[in-house]
Amino acid sequence: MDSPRRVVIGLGSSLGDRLATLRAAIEGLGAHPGLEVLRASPRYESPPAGGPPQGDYVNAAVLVRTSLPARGILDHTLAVERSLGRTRPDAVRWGPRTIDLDVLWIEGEIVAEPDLEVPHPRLHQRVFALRPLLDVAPDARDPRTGAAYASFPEASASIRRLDEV
Ligand code: PH2
Ligand code: MG
Ligand code: MG
Repeated sequence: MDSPRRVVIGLGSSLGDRLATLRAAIEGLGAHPGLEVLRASPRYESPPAGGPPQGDYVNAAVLVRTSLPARGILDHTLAVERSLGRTRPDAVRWGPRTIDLDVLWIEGEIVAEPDLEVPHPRLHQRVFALRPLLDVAPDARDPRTGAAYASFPEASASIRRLDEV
């Protein structure tokens, strides 16, 4: 076990009832006894970045506190994806998906493995990942450089925030 630290998990959905799926995913994440969901961001809607033509995504992020090692966090996110009908490997890279859970950031930690890179390699380039991360962890910094994510240009890019239901 590692010591308890903050972790941000990104959520995305471009298929089916996107908001209901995001809600179910947040519930699934919190169902792990070793992981506490502290906050959830608003939901944001944006066109797909890359991949084949598909519907718009709804994205959000949750802040969790956990002592699980990075690998244990990843395993739980994959289990929640499977429970919501996600199959892997995907037929098409970045194709439409009911649910995508990405470990975006682990406070003070760098993971560089073939199937797990933290911080997420594209976090700082994608407003749909960066904005919800900053909603739940406004002080988050890139553990490699110490740079505040709030200072990245993409953090100020425009994105449509969905109204709270
Ligand atoms: N995820 C991708 C590819 N493109 N575009 C948006 N708007 N939101 C996403 O979550 C997203 C994407 C691959 O994971
Ligand atoms: Mg993913
Ligand atoms: Mg993703």
